[in-house]
Amino acid sequence: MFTVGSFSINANVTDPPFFEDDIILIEDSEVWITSSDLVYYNVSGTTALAALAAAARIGGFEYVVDDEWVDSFGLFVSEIAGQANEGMDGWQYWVNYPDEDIPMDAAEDYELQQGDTLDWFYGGYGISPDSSTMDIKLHIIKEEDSSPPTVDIMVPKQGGIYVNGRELIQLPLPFSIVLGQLNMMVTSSDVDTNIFKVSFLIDDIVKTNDIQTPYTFELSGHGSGLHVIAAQSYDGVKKTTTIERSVLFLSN
Ligand SMILES: [Ca+2]
Repeated sequence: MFTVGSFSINANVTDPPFFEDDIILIEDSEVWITSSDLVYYNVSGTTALAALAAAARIGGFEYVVDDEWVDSFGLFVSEIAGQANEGMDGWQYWVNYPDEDIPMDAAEDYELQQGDTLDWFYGGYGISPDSSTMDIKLHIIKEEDSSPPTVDIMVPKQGGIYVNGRELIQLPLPFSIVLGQLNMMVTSSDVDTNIFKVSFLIDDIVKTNDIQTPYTFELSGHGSGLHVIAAQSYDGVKKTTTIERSVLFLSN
């Protein structure tokens, strides 16, 4: 018997599985999967790998993705909930066991259908979800994301006057005033999917994108005068919301 997080697992017991739940995946969405080398991979949100990522989030367990063979075989799940692949044993997935054959596709390429049952299970050749020592059984529900994300500019505030990154005062002005260095800071969230990215624009031109919170952008060095800065947030299905702010840059 060993313990992973709040779960207790007995290696001899296969029923019930380690984790079982309904998993909602959003049609046409894309998610980021991070490898153990901290490389971000853009993966369809309705794949077997995206479903594992969603289950890990809900179940509060970790998983590790190895990208050593990404060019030939795709991404590789090397550990789930503290159980690492060892020797000939490893994590595999099966869709609609036992009615269908075990898939041969990379998990980030396998598109799940409404009502599919997905098992991520541990073991070697010939092991099935029923005979494995650890099984994550996911009942797939596919839904649509119909609403755009919310997005807000935290810095600079409207009417805020900033000198070298510090807010001095907030006045009832229709624009912000920025002297010297300042990091623009944005928050964004979405009820159905994740935030795919936040684009930062100055005068309608995209200057950079950020895919991780906190969403920030260095505002200095873009010329003095009155400009319109904007943050455009994209959710997991690329619905967007844009928020703008007028900023007077002084000797910038
Ligand atoms: Ca949305």
